[in-house]
Amino acid sequence: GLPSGRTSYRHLYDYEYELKELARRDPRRVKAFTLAEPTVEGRDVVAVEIAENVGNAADGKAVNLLMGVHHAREWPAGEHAIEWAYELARGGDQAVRSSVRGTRNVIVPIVNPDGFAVSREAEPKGDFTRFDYEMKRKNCRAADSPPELRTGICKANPGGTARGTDPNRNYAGFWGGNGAGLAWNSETFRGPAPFSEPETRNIRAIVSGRAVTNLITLHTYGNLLLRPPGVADVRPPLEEPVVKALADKMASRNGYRSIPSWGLYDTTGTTEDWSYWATGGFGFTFEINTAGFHPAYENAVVAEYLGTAPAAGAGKGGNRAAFLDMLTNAADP
Ligand code: 0X9
Ligand code: ZN
Repeated sequence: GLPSGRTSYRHLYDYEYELKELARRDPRRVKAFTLAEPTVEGRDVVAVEIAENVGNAADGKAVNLLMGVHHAREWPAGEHAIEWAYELARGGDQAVRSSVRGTRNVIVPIVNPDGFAVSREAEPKGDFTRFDYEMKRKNCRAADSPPELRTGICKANPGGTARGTDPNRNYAGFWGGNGAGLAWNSETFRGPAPFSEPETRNIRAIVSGRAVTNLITLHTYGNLLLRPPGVADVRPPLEEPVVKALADKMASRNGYRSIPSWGLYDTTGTTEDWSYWATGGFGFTFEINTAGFHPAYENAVVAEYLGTAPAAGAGKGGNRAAFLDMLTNAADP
């Protein structure tokens, strides 16, 4: 089973409780912390950092960042991230232990807790079907929506799913270009300005403040392993061969198709397009599973994390092995 033993999708309170519990059990190696800014609805964004001696911030070791749930409905993304936190915290096998020794690891399972709460706690309510809420994608920022939709919490609000900014179009990388919506109710609304949202500013603060070496941002779905750039009309990274080699190596573990992001469709304002061109750190998007945004846990989470499903790196290790490749690369580039 999974490192945590979990068998069903977590709720937001599970994530908060478990991250803090991991830190409480092993404070020398695991620190739980709250990101710089609360969300629009006032929620904390909770993260953990895991290192051999987590209190020694100035050890100069490479920093890896693993993120989940920029998009509210993409529940497996949070699950894979927190399971990796369990694995690093426990230091299970020899390969994991030696990689943790060479690196520092920041894990943010739920980047967008407001949206996730709407999706995860969806119930039939009023005129709105369960589907409306459950399939929410964006955050809960209401500023640009019509005045009658601006008050009240996201979930209780008519248009609760429509309003919001897409956190994966709000970073500064190529913001303003193709592949992002300009209207408040577009599913890919880029927001009024780059980094207009607390969710993206929180990630910027980590990436810029910590010299992140490698990052993975988890999404669903498609079994894809995407690397920059997200838009066809810009030049690939100068280090494209090195970036591609790491992407292909990770894809050899989880069985995903390794392609440049623009090969899926044009996007601008995405996480790793900003981080790569702003900092030089490598960044990748994993699109987990092929069956939907949050299909059966047993397949999309358990099998795909452990690599026991044919389409998910069976015999090659699954996502846990792909994440380990990122650490190994950072520890010994
Ligand atoms: O559109 C997105 O944001 C991602 N797909 S999803 O179905 N999870 O919404 C794909 C983004 C791919 N592009 C980059 N990462 N640049
Ligand atoms: Zn997504």
